Amino acid sequence: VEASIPEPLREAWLKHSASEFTTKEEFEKELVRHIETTLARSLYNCDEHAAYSGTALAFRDRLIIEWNRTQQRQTLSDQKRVYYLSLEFLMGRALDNAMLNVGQKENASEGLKDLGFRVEDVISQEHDAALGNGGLGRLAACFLDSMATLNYPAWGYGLRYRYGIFKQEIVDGYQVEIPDYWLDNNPWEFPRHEITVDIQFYGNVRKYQDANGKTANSWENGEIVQAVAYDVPIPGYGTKTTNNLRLWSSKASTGEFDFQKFNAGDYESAVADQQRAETISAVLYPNDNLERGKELRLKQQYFWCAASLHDIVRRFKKTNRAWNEFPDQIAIQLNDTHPTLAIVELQRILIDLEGLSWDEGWNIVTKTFGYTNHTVLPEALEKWSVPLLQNLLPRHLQIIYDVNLFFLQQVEKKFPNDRELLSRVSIIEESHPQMVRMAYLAIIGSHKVNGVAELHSDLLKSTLFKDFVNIYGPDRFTNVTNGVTPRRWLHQANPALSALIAKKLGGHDFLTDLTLLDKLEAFVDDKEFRAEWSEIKTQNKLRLAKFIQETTGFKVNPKSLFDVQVKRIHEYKRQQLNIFGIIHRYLTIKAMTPEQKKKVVPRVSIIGGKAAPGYWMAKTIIHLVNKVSSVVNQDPDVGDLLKVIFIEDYNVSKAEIICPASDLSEHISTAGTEGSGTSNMKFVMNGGLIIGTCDGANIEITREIGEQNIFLFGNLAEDVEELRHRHLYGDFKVDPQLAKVFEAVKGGMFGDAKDFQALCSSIEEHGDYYLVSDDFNSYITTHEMVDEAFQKQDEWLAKSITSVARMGFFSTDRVINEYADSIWNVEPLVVKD
Ligand code: AZC
Repeated sequence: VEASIPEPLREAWLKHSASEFTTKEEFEKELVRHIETTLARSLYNCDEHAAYSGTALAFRDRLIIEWNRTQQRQTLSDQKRVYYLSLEFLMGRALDNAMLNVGQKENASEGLKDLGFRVEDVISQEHDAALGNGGLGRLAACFLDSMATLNYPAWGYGLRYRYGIFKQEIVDGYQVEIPDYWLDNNPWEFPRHEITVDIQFYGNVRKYQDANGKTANSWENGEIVQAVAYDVPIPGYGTKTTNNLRLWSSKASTGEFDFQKFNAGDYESAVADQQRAETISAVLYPNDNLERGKELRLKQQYFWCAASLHDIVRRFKKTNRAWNEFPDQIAIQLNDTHPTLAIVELQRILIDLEGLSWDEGWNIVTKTFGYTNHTVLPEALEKWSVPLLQNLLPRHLQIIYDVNLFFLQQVEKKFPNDRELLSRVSIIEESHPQMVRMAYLAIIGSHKVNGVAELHSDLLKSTLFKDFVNIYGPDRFTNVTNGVTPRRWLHQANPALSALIAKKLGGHDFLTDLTLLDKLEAFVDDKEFRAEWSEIKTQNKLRLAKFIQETTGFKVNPKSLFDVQVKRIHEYKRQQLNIFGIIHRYLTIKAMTPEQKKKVVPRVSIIGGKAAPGYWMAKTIIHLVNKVSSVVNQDPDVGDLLKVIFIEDYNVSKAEIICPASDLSEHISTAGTEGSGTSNMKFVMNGGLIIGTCDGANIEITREIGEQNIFLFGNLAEDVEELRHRHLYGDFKVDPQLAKVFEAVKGGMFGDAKDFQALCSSIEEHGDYYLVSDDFNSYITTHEMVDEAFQKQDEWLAKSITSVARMGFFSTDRVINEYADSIWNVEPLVVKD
């Protein structure tokens, strides 16, 4: 690497080169300096927010020093890098994570105390970075943590949305969406105004003869938008590696400001064009598992893919390697089909701009990319209309047609005269308008395709991608079961439990080798240990109870069984099953004699999650939960035996309070619909038990922790299709207990019955697609078993401890190592001191 400062002058640099604080005093000095200079405050006007900003800046300095060194080291080592392309990174807060990962939380807490602040209060000043919808975005964030912790040379590439996922408010029981403007004073990003890429849209393709007389294509006359890089440092835990997350922001290209308009006195319209360019990265689309085919979304996708690819190619070209070495230097992972255009863009760069032949280019492309699928839900599978692509990305559409042509020729050769097959696997769906099937394009352009849990990956092979398994053979398809990072989801969210485990195992090594948790099993019968374990759960429940009272006004008894379902609201995730079960419980308690009531195990049912703004059924579910909450919580017949709480604006930082406090959590999707689920892992890691269907990663969690430690219920994936068929064409009767629940709802017990009509009729009249009725009895009975088990606290604790001890498999460290070995073929870059 060339240094900008020549050798004889480096001495002064090296002498003054920045260094990291390592003591409380050094931290205090940095903090006060930032408060007094960067923030222009003093001890007379330093509030908690200023204390937060100062602390964050002090840590940011530390991170950037390591970031710089890491980037230099990775460039020098010249080894293969991974690029993780994701439209979503649901990061949450960064400060606590930074403190823990660099091992300076103690010093920072003590230092803040000396200066008059409590570390928890300072940490809670931070606005969540909520650039994601749910599981897919949070998985990407956990991956970044593990890639840095394991010292992989890895970058994330995403979009710098001005508005992350909306803030949810509940008004009269209804969800209201408030824009989340989060970028003011964000200390964690570094604008790189010098790193820009011009991105083209629209225009036309011109054919011409190149120097060798070959026909070539040039994409011309488009509209140009500029991408500007913003870098976010990602510190590993207990390592010197600090990786990079590069987020692109859109802006009008500087050459683009329309001087004609300006000179003609149309300044306002020239500015409007400017603003139009900025809208590309303005807002995260708030749908989880749903695609709407909006043009602006396609623009976002291309803008981000093109900028990232340009960046990656530029870095590669600096090494002066031959093009065929590209896949030895670079692995690109596609987080779902959202970045599929990157495949087409790389092929365009190679053949149109770099002059490679089609085959040379395509060979490089397919060796470079891997594609992860996260769902089998048909409404989530991306398709873009041909006319839309034709207009926005004319050259890319041509390339897609060519990819399809060569692919179909290959299929025809292998399976001659199977026209049905050709039309089934064609990238182009022959509908009106024609549509481009992005998942098929992603499969054809990648060397590996993976699902996110065993059942899900099997379903991909046997249903959605079956034809492709026949065409390519089974080796292109694989499984990598999801995980979560134990740093955030155990150590940071549950410091007391992490400390207790560390005390028993003789240190915190389990945080970087989670399989070490198995040593805990030796202490399952240790009375004192159990008492400490139980006390930590109690304290965590008290913390949540306090939070609930502060935010909802409802008082809950922390001795009750805390039953939690927090995730995006979706019919397939079946929060409706949960709330119907709660109503059933309510009716049962109301019909009891005082004697019978004495035997009831008190419950707090906690539900939280956002509905996509246009998803009316999901919003109806939220409405019902809130209505049930206001009726049940005020009913003197019930008292503490049942409380129903809706947590407003569920997000990552709230999850960190909720997960450690659950006794039971619900993962109750219709079998075969949930790709993996990841909160199931977080809850079990924190000593909660789960009630769940045989779906997603619940199945592997069961295999690891043992059937006796989980409450499984409901129909199996293999039976779903037949049941659905029977609902529509056989005689279908609603489960009698569920029918009673419907009677109560329709009788107006929870307000205007009309408001909830659609929820009942989707089950009674419209085929009960999600099998709520079929699973209802099993669900209720299983909840009764939960109550019984909870009364035997000793056995419950044994289940809790045993489960945690067996959760080693679900660390994203294991996940990332699997991707590295079986898909990316990259090695860690370990740093010697
Ligand atoms: C989610 C899946 O629904 C969830 O089951 C999985 O745990 C998570 O991805 C991480 O793999 N999928 C999405 O959020 N979105 C899409 C389009 O699949």
